[in-house]
Amino acid sequence: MCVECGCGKSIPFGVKVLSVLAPSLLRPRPATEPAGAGPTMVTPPLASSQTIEVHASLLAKNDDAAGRNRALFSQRRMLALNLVSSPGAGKTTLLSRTLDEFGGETPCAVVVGDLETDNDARRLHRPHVPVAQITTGTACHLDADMVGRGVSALDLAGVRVLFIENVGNLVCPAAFDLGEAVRVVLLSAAEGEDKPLKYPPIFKSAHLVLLTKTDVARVLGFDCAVAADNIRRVAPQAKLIQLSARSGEGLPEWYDFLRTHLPPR
Ligand SMILES: Nc1nc2c(ncn2[C@@H]2O[C@H](COP(=O)(O)OP(=O)(O)O)[C@@H](O)[C@H]2O)c(=O)[nH]1
Ligand SMILES: [Mg+2]
Repeated sequence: MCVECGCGKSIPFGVKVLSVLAPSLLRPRPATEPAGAGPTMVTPPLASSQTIEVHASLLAKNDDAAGRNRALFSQRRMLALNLVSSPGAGKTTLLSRTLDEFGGETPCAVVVGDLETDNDARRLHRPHVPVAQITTGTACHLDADMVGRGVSALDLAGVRVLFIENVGNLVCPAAFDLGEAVRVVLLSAAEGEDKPLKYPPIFKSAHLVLLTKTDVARVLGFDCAVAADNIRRVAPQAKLIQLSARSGEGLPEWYDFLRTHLPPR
């Protein structure tokens, strides 16, 4: 995973808060540090024993931070969900509608990660929803420390559900526990039915798989039954919901899932 693809290095990231209550900028990027700046040196391939050591220490550090996040979420009786998918599967669109509908009855907050821009934070921001945008520069996943910093910048008073929209990627996010209680993997009708077979780790780590954009499945020649079959083969542990954030199909089931997973007060 990240050591091979180069994203496991220490990479500068930014946190920007879109919230009426929280400070506007937690950690401004230094002027000398251009957006996306990372080490320019090409790392030579590591010997396998070195690779394993780097993996272990990277993930152990992440697990510590994930534990702290989990303790905070539990202390606040908050349900934290980590939404993972390839870019464009519909995470932000689903969250936007969820904040308008489900968010009206249950206070929510969002931490959203992308390499650059605060576009998604702007799409998700509502007067009643604190949102923090993490810009990861070159990293293709959120890690637990980034999420912890994003969360600490938000006013979480009364918040019951924290949505973490991960960086679009079906590979590296699988390895990084963010302290979430529920991992949600989205697969859209635009991606092909075989993706669960090609990218099994992320599906195997899911509690819930959302088959999204069902409204356009027919026109794209996407067979939802075949995709569902592939998901069940790879991830029998996961609940599966087929939905469309556009037509509204399946959204009541998604909201019911959220309601039933709310920790008791
Ligand atoms: N037809 C259809 N398009 C969708 C749906 N959800 C999202 N989209 C479109 O898919 C594109 C990517 O959506 P976005 O929410 O930004 O995906 P993200 O990268 O996973 O956050 C946008 O053009 C959306 O309008 C859906 O349920 N149906
Ligand atoms: Mg998005």
